Amino acid sequence: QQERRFPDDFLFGTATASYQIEGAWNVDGKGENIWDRMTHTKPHVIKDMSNGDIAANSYYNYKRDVEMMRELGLDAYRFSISWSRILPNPLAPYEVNQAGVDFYNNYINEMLKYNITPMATIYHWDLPQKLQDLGGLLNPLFPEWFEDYARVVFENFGDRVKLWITFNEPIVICYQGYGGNVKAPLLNLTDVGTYYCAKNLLLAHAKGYHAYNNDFKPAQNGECGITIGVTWYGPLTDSEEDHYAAELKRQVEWGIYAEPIFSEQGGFPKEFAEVVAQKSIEQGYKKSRLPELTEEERKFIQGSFDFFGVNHYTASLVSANEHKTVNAVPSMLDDVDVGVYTPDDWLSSATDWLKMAPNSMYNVLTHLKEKYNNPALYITENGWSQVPEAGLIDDDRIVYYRAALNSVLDSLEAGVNLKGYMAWSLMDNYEWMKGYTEPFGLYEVDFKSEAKTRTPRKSAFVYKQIVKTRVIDPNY
Ligand code: GCO
Repeated sequence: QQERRFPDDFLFGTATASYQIEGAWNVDGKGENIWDRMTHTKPHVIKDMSNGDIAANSYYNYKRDVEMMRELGLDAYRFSISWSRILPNPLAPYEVNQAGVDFYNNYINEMLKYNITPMATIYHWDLPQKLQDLGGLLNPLFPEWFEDYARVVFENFGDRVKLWITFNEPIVICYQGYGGNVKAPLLNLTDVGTYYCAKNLLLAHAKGYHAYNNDFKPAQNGECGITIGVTWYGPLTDSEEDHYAAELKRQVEWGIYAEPIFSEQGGFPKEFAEVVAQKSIEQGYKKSRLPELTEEERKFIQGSFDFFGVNHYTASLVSANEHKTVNAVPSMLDDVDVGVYTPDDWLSSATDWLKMAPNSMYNVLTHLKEKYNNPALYITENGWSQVPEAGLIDDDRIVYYRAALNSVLDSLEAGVNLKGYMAWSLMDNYEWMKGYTEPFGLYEVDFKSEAKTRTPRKSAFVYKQIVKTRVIDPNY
C-alpha cells in the first residue's frame, strides 16, 4: 500500500483540562468550584475517594508539561481555563484574580516559546460554586455570567490564543450533572434538568461566540467553536427501524447540542423534539419538557461557530427493539427508548464505556461532513485508558491510536475538512468519578511521588514518530 501522509499544516496535539491536572485548588486566590465542593463533601461518590486538590500539580509543573509537548514534537496543545481561578467571586466583589491570569499567561507563553499553538477551552466542567448556589446552568442569567467570563479570557489571552472552545461536552454538563447524578453538581433532575441546561448552555455558547466575533476577532483574528462529545451510534441491523432508532439516539446524545448551532435551519432536532413533546403530554406535562427556542434565540444560536470540536472515543449499535442481544449498555437518556449494544469482539479498555469500535472515527467525521455541510473540524479528544498497573507498556493504546489515525486519514481522503487532532491525554490525570483508576496518559504520572513524576509510555514514542514523520508506520 502506498504511504499515506498527514498534511504538513495538520495540527497534532494533546488535550487536558484544568481540574484534571492543575491541583492548587485553593492557592493564590482561586475560588471553590463544583468539583472541589463535591469531592470534599461527598468523597464516596468517587471510585477511589480521591479528588483534584493536587492532581498532576500542573499549576507548579507547567514547565515540565511544555517540555513533554516538545519531547512529543507537538504542533498544538489543548488545555482549559479554570473559571474560579480567574473570577473567584464571579458576582461580587467582582475582581479578576491577577495570580490566576499570571498562571495562564506563563503557561501560554511557555508554549509559544516553542511554537506550540495553544487551544483553550473556556469551560471544562469546573463551575464556580457560587454560581451553582444560584442554580448554575439552570439559572436564566447563566448565559450572561458566561459571556462576562469569556470576555475576561478573550481580553487577557486572546492576543496569543487563536483557537477558542466555549464548552466541553454539553452532554456531560447537562445530562450527567443536572439531569443525572453522575457528575458534579449531581442534581438528578431527571425530567427537565438536561433540557433546561441545554437551552441555557446553547445561549451561553452563542453569547460567547458573538462577543468574540464582534468585539475581539477583528483585532485578534482567531477562531471560536464548541466541543461536542460525539459517540458513534450505528444501526444494529440494516432495518429501517434500526436506522431510525440510531438517528434518534444520535439526536438525544449530541444532536440537541449540534443541530441548533451547525444545521442550516437551526433549532432542536425535529424527530427527537417530537418524541419528547409527545411523551411529555402523555406524562401529564402541559407542554414539552424540551423548552422552546424563540425565533430570535434560534437565529442567535444558528451558525455561531468557526469550527466543530469533536471528542470521539467509541461507538455502540442501536436497535429499535430492546433487550435484543447480550451486552446491553444501559441507555443514558430515557426519552429515547432503544437498545444499545457493543459486540463482544470489541476490545475493552479500563473504562466501562470505552471499547475499540471499528471505523467509528471515520463514521463520525463523514457523518458530520454530510450533515452540516462540511464544517471545519478539530478532533479535540480521542484516547484510551488502561489500568495503572499496566505501567509503561501500553500496546492496546497504540493499537487504538493507530486505528483512529488511520480512520482520520480515510476521512481526509473522503474530503472531510479536518484541521487537527488532539490526543487525550498528554499525561495521566484525575478521571472525574473514576479518580486515578483509569489513566489515559501518553505519559504516566506517578501520583504517589511528591514531584508527580512524568514518564513517557511506549505510546508516547509511537505518537511522537507519527507527528514527526506524518506517516503511520505499523512497524514502529
Ligand atoms: C471528556 C473529558 C475528559 C475525560 C476524557 C476521558 O470529554 O469526557 O473531556 O475530561 O477525561 O474524555 O474520559
